[in-house]
Amino acid sequence: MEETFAIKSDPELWAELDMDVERFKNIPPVLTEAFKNIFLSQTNRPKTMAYFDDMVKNIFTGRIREMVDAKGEGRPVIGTFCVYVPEEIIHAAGGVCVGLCGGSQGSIADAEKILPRNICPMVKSAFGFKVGRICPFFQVVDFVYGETTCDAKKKTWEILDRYVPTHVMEIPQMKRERDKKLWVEEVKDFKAAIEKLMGREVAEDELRASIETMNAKRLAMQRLNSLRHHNPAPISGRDMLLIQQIAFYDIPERFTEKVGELCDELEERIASGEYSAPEEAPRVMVSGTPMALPNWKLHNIIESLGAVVVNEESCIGTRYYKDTIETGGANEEEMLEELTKRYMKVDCSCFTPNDERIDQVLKEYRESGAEGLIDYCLQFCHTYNIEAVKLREACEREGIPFLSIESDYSPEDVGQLQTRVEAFLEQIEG
Ligand code: BJ8
Repeated sequence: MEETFAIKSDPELWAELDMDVERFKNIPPVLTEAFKNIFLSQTNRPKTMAYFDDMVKNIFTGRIREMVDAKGEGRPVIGTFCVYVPEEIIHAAGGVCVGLCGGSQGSIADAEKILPRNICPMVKSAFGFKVGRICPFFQVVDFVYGETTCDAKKKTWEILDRYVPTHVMEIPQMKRERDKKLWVEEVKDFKAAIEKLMGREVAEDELRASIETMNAKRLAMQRLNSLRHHNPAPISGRDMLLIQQIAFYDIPERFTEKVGELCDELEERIASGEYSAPEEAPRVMVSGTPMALPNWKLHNIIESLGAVVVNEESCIGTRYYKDTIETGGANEEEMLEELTKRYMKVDCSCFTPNDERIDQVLKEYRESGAEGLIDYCLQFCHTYNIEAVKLREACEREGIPFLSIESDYSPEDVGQLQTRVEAFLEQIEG
């Protein structure tokens, strides 16, 4: 384990951002310990993971400084909570897109002073970060763009707007022609909001180049994900989850390059028979709700029990990169049409009907060589929770071992989850 690893602090920068510095300065040491235990204790990690470890080291300092600098140059910095918000447009404007979904128990109490307790922990965690002024990413953004995917989110945005300017994008809940038309209009409004902030229009060439940049990022992730499907696994599920989380706050071009280097290394590892998991390790696929940083709970439980996670069907997973945008659009109108088509393929459970997601899960299950599926649902997420019924039925039909888990960010259910996952792994191993 790397003894010297420490997540960096910069109280001056945090004060500049009007954070609660006294409170926040305790976070890096706590996160450092968790990171060492969960990630750096693994053996035989790919060497090029060093870049991603560095991204964690600099999560509250170097990367924040880059965002502050971008803002100083007049480039928009926009926070988002959902993969439906088209980051191609932010990037085309020279801006920075940062995912603000919360994955930490540490900010939940702040949220519960205002919001009801019985709502999704992801929403509470994000909201708590803002009201407690304990997230530098939240402090640096010009505004945030929320969406109407679920009730908890859309009603929280009304209150979040008191603390940070919050725009809301209407996400249709069906995928008929009339819904697609609405969605194109929403994308245009989103573009107009970014342009208003910048005081200029996004040029066609900028949009075209940005689409190509984001396509390259998604293709790099597709390559990485198919390499990790190799049996034995050349990279752990924990490391894969981390990379997919970093995808939401790194600079796209730099991230793509580093993912490419990791892919090259994984190809070499496979060729030379070097792996992160033994051949006999049970292979588990995880589906369901996203695991935002630093939610590493389930992966840590699964892999600490000797199994390996081989795929995440999630927005912090394949749902983020499985589709790219057709690049043939001749003008802005056509490019936005193609962009919209790609985004309409995101199969979030907020849509009805959403059978394409069930098919997608089965497809990824087969491609990943998994031997069992764990469907992960954040507490009080009704759409994913109910969709698990159909997923269970599909798994029963296909003879796929299936376990459904509902959890939050607290450590209280870790023992119970360990017991359930252990029994599930025994079932897989027969
Ligand atoms: S496209 S999964 S990022 S909405 S888990 S907050 S849905 S109650 S996160 Fe999501 Fe977009 Fe869908 Fe993906 Fe609500 Fe459910 Fe919480 Fe959720």
